[in-house]
Amino acid sequence: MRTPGTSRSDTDLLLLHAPSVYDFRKRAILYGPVSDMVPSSTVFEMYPLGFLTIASYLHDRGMNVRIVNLALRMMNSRRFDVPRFLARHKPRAVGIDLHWLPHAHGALEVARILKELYPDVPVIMGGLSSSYYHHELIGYSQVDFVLRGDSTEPPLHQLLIALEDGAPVDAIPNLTWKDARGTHVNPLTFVPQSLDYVDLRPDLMVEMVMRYRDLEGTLPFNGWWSNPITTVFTVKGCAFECVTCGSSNTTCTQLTKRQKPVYRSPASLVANVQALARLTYGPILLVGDVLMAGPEHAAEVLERLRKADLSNQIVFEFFALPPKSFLQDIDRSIRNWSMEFSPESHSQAVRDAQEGEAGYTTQDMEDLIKEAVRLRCSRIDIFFMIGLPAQTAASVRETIEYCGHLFQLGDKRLSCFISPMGPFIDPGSRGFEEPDRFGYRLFARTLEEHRRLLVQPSWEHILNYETKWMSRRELVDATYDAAERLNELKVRHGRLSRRRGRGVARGIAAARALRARLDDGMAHGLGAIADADLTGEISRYSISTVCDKRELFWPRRLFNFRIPEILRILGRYFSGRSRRHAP
Ligand code: B12
Repeated sequence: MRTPGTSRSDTDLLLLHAPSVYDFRKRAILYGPVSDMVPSSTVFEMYPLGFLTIASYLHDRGMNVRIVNLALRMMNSRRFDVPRFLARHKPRAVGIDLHWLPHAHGALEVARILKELYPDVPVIMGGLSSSYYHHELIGYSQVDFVLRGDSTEPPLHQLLIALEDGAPVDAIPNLTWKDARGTHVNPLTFVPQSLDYVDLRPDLMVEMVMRYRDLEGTLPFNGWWSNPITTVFTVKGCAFECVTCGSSNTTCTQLTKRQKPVYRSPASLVANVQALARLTYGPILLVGDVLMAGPEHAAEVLERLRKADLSNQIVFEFFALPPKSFLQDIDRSIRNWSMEFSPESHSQAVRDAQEGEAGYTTQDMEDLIKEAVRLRCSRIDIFFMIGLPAQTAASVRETIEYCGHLFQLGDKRLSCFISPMGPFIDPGSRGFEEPDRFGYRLFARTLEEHRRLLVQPSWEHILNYETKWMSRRELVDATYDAAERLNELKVRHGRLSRRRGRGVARGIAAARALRARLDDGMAHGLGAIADADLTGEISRYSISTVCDKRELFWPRRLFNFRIPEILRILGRYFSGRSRRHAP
């Protein structure tokens, strides 16, 4: 497979992000609206934020790291040939994320192609799903190493040095590896208690684009260029116990050995926000509830943001209801702000089943929404979910009617979204680990079983769960019904133009028709349908079904990026290069 002209490049680590299903361009699969709530498509082309922290950590230690978003490049060009591309770029080591379980198919396939091309190049996998399935993962011949845990920069650095020097790897923390004697699981002891040892440097992305002349491969998701949302992580681990979350408090104590959440210091957090704001005019999302670290920590974040006085939209997520006074403090400190809140259900009983005692009533939530509307909050996004414990199809219908009620509480700044939990309930979540206790029935447990689920013809058969209250079929029906009704309500309450509303309605009808067609094919024993009309058309029927994807984004600007900062980074890059190349 090796093509002539392959040369050992100066890339110490090539970080690859695979599509969810490797050969999605050739398959006819109805993935369903499982990615409608995130910026990426059903290909799940967004790479982990951790790629950027890894790149910056290694860069600071003199290593060359290249990120290639294979998923995005494959989406953007049907002709993009992965083996041919990889054959032209031989790195010293390759890292592939299997962070989100929906990449179980693509990540393993990309690893396989690499091993075939370069048997001597170590393939390292990492991310939360890799951590969960490390035993199984290391059993695949294409995988050499698995780095476990929610923080891997220093162990990865140690591993790359050991590999270069031919030194032993048995003392590298968090590492699962194999040799002729079998599999070895080094203890998971790198669990940093401060997150300030590493940063996410946006300028490095610009440099990477220049160094490798590859803009497309570096971008985080399809359409980022026109909707440059950026994120700043604020925490690792979580204080909450949501039943379906693969990073809940209980899950973390097992999976990442994080006994309690650890927070980024306000100084480091705000410095990162500022670094992003120097580069882009786009919104900056603070990932994680800043109040989780306590009111004093949150107050310091606000004070630093106030001093920074940025024009970017700062987006706050809340896992529990914040006190009204906190919203007022935000309003005083930040010029442009918005908030996201995920009650998941309108029903107190369902919320309690999902979150434990949710700690707030529906009335409390409405009061808070009214307060946000009263303030200068420029956007209030409320998220609901389908597939929760104790949730019936009737309860989903009531949630949608409740959205109609919420629309009346606020003006156009208030939006409601609903989506199915999918394609999977997270491995490691309490619902996954104790399905009977929480009313789940699982269709897959192992990595290999999930890999196979991902190539089923339609999302009803891809879902790895159903609940005691809704079968997979009912979950799908409830989703399309909810999407249809919510779309009507959005048009009625002026949240969506009639034209866009008609577009969403057409999408839902087409998805339903396609589902019937695929079901029919399955009933006639065709399995994965080889339907020439549908091949590679998955996204058309799965994107913007439960909402118009554009609703997720902020209004576009003519210029999204700050040119002087880009010129400054380029200047630094070129002067660094000429210094390096000077005799
Ligand atoms: C922010 C976030 C997002 C952001 C994306 C941010 C991003 N680009 O990473 C958004 C909102 C878009 C998102 C989307 C999704 N998410 Co999310 N997300 C999170 C969240 C809340 C925080 C992650 C974070 O900030 N990490 C901090 C960064 C710095 O670290 P990191 O990226 O994890 O990387 C470190 C390690 O994981 C590891 N690592 C990661 N990759 C690799 C690769 C190699 C080679 C190595 C060595 C190491 C390594 O080392 C890194 C550096 O230390 C977590 C929950 C949590 N608290 O962890 C859920 C979580 C990761 N998401 C989850 C899910 C399910 C999804 C979706 C599939 C949901 C959906 N159906 O739409 C999508 C997938 C999107 C895609 N790929 O296109 C699950 C994953 C469960 C699982 N095992 O599969 C989590 C655990 C919880 C949850 N349910 O939300 N998500």
